[in-house]
Amino acid sequence: MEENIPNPELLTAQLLAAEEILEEEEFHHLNNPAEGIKPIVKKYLGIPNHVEQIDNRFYFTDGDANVEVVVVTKTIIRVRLAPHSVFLEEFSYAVPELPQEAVEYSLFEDETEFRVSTELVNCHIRKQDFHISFSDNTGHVTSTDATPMHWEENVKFGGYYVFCTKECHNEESFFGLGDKATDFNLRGKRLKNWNTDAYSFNWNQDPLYRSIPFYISVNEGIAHGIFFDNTFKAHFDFGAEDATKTSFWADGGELQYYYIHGPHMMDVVKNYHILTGKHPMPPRWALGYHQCRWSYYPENKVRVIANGFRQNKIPCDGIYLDIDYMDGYRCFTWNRKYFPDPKKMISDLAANGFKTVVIIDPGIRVDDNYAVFKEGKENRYFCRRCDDYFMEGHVWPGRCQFPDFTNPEVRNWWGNLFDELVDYGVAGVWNDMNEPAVFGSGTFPDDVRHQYDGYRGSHRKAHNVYGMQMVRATYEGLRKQMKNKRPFTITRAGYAGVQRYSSVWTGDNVASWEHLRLGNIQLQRLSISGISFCGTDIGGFSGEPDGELFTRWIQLGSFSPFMRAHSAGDTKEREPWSFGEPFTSINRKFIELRYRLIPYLYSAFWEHYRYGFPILRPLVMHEQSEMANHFRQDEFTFGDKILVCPVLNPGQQSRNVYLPKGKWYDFWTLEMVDGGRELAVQTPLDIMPIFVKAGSVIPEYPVMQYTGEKDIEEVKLNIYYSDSDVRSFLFEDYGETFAYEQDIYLEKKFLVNGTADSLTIQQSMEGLYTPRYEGYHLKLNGLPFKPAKIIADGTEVKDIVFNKDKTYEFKFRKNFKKIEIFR
Ligand code: MIG
Repeated sequence: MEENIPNPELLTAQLLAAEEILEEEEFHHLNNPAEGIKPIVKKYLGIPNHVEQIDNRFYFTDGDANVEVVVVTKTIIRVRLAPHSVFLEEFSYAVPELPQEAVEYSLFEDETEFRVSTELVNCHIRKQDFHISFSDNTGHVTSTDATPMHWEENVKFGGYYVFCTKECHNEESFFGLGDKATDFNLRGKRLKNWNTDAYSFNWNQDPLYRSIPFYISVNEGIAHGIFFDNTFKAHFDFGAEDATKTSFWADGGELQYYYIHGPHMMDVVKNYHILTGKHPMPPRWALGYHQCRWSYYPENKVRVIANGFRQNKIPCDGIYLDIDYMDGYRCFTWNRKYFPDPKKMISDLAANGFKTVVIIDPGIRVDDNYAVFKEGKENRYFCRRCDDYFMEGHVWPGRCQFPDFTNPEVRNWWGNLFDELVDYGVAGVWNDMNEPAVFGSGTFPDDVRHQYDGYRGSHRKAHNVYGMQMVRATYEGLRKQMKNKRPFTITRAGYAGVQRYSSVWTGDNVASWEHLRLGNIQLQRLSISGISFCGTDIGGFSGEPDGELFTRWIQLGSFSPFMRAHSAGDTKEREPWSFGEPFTSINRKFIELRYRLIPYLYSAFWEHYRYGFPILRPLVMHEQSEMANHFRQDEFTFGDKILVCPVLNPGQQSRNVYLPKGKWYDFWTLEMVDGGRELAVQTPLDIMPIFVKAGSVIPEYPVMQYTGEKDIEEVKLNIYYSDSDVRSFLFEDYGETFAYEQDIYLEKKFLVNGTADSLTIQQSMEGLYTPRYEGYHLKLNGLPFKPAKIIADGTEVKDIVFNKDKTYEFKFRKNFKKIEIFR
């Protein structure tokens, strides 16, 4: 008998071995069909011999297969393949609807090709071999098929493995793909999208928690993007197997991709946002510092930590409850021994300026005495296997079943389950384990069925969107129940478009310098892949950082759109004061800096929401024609005015920083430096290199212990002299409702420009919101002369403070139109 019981570890080993064999096969799918391994029915497109047009959709056929080319916008063209001419119904979680934009397009045909054109791009279909290529309106070709699109029949599940292979050029670089634990430039890499719980992941480990099948190519200084909207396990090869070819393929679904024209990377990212949406404005408090740990309990511990922040005068807005707040890890319950009166605790925390964020997992404990399970079971809300048996797996609560979040009815139910938490005053929800993660097996078996909003599929199709649909359910439920307040959500797993519902953190990283370097890259990459509201576990989730590593991480974290420290339960205390001096003071200095810059970050968020700009921008995005920038991955800008270069090595006393062309100011010394070169910067522990673009207006709030602690009496405007025109933004509103959707906001634009003996600052405004403060406190930095006269809206400003460091300060009313400073 004994021998018949499989040893679970052995089983896992066998499964892994089987998986590896599969990988081997996958490896050959691309260009060398693995003859002898399995019979493959592999078919390439033939010769396009017919075209049909229905409005902005063009259909090309070789007599069997059909290729659809859709003109989406002036610069976005979608390509879709139906192996035997029948297209699936159009449905996508990433692109809820195609942008409605009036575009002009035309079809052209000659002996060699068909061509679909807008005023800016052309899609060429070559008659000889069905190769598809794209060019701009000067005839410059940006993307060309290296082989015709092809497919292989999937005997087991039906459908096809689908493949697209394009030419890869010598100096072509690749960026994006959401979250990959590797160098910023993806050239030479082969990567896979399949959401995976990747505890303590390593450099180059792939895949991680999220799947964003979108990449940006930069070749000869011109950028284009490919968004392969396919939720199945997908693969990307950027010149890895064959340096002359770039391929992407998936284990099912349709071969469907969007070609997104540049020419600038910024155009590509903005257009990707037009397809997949943006982060809605977050509640302003969510831009503050957040403190997390697995787990703070019992209640008294939570209070001690919260008080610790106030005693140490370290600002903090959010405190998190990890899984131990629940009763036996049952979602939507409380462990009353640890938390006898959660409502009271949450309201006391709120009175002390803390928002409470709680974790939620998808696994629902199988337990007939547990209301959530009973309801889910009675309504058939849980996932089922192919033969209708329950999908069960072990996670924290023990044996669990899992809601099918791809069913709108289930999402609605799930959203309503938050009513009690909302009533208790919970301000945010942290969605974990939604890859989905299952102990032992890793995730659900392939045959699990999903409703998929009526476009049913197996787990092969739904796996990568499961987490996104979970956090969508959470977000939509909270939004409904919090009335008109902005919910705050955070998720581990996601698919393209997840930004519409949530912020994202990079999962279980490690307290190591390597992970600090990796985290810096991950956030930049997420940011250009649609997910601007992102952060790492500051300090590293597993393992122990020393004071230096933690402080360097806080410095980077101060410039992460989402700033949260988090640590595993088996680590030492990990609050910003846990390492003693000098660390505590330096941590405070940077967290305070974060709070001073909240109006700047909030404005950058608005630019993201309204215009589709990413919040973190890698260097290559500033100067994509500079080949060296394709490989510089440390520096980035936070918004478009502040350049940050984190210190990523222990004991580092100085480091080189590259600044894009133009003039910059050292944030700490106010020294003006010329960009377009690298410079050596001193980096003692209390300094991280920060530079401000000349001409910027950087708004600043007074330091508070939490956002909204005090009324703001005046806003400081730090003005950095420039001799060319530079525009800056300041966005303001109530910070917690959706009133901005009804134009209740104020968007201010500043235009700064200087000459050898004058500086002009103009302000224009849009929107219906009126902030409560009356005035600005203006500080002039880098003025090449001593001001003799300041004229503000026609009147002379009398009280000017002349500082020793040649900065000048004065006050004026907030609604000024024009201020002129003369030598
Ligand atoms: O299996 O809830 O990534 O942030 O603290 C571990 C406990 C489950 C994984 C998350 C981590 C969280 C932890 N969770």
